[in-house]
Amino acid sequence: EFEDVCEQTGVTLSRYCIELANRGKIDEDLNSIFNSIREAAKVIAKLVNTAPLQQAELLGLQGEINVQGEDQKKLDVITNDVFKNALRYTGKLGTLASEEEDEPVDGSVGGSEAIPLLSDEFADTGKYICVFDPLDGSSNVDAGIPVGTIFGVFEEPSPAECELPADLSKGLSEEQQRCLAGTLQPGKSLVAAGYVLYSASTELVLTFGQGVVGFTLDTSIGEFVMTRPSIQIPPRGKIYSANTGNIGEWDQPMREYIQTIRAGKGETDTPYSLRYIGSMVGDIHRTLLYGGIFAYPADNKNQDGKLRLLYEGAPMSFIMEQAGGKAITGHSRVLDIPPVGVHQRVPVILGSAEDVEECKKFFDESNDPA
Ligand code: P6P
Repeated sequence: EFEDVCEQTGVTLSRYCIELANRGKIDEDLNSIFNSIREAAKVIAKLVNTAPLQQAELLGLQGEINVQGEDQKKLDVITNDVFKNALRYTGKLGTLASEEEDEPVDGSVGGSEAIPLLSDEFADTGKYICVFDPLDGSSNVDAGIPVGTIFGVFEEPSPAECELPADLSKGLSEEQQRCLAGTLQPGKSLVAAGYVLYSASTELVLTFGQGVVGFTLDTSIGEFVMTRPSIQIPPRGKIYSANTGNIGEWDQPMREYIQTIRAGKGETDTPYSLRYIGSMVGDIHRTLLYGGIFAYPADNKNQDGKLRLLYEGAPMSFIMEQAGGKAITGHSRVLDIPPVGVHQRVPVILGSAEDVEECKKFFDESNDPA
């Protein structure tokens, strides 16, 4: 049985995807896309793990600015090319959107809201759309702090669903409108999502909407092998993970919630500990396994927080909910938010269901608009 296959730790990611495809749980195109993600992840792991040895080539600044307005690291650019090309050559993707691509792939429209299109030469079926952040937390990479890749996969919407509001379709060709409509889907439409954590080990965690599975890269055979057949986040934790350096700027409900739980005055009467490495994939992976809450909330400088909805907030929220957790912006469910921009930001509060529910009570009791 499929479950037996899954219980066998040591099942490779390749085998797992084949078993899913043989049972019709995913189609061959998605199997092919995950083959390319698997290979790209191995290449990026090698680049990240050996970067300090290749000092001049791989570390330091590229001399460009990305859509975050941050100095682009050489590794940002290299890993973006690795991930983008791995996906393009499958021929199964009609559109790609990446944090590192604020200039569109085929020069369609300029500016930070550009639609990074996949040129048709590769998209023979174009059935799927992939959104990704190739190296999230890359400002940490020179210091050897864990970094990660985050990705989500949507299905191409039907032509009827490709109606964009006039302000978004202005000046765009039919093709560009189709690609933008396919990219600007709410997280609840994701068909798959995952992340790769490059740390003491290289972990690949994914969901196809039927639970969350974890694999670890076995470098001796160059394969991701299943180490966590079914990840479920504990319903309650005792760790909060947020940049409390900004607590003075946060919305009042968020500030009150954190002050309550760290003083041991929350529902569990236990003082929570702070764990924060400033690298989303590492902070989320620990939260997923140990429980507790991760937050990058809105603050009075950034009403939509810092993290990007499409390729950070939504994929991580999909994984969290599939693992039995919750993910909100404060008042709303992250997965319900319809994006209006490829690089739109979103406040993110996610983790153990009981912890997120406790936090949400602070927002519900306030008339805070966030
Ligand atoms: P801050 C890294 O730059 C990142 O995008 C996420 O990986 C991380 O969660 C967040 O920003 C950290 O931001 O403001 O706490 O340094």
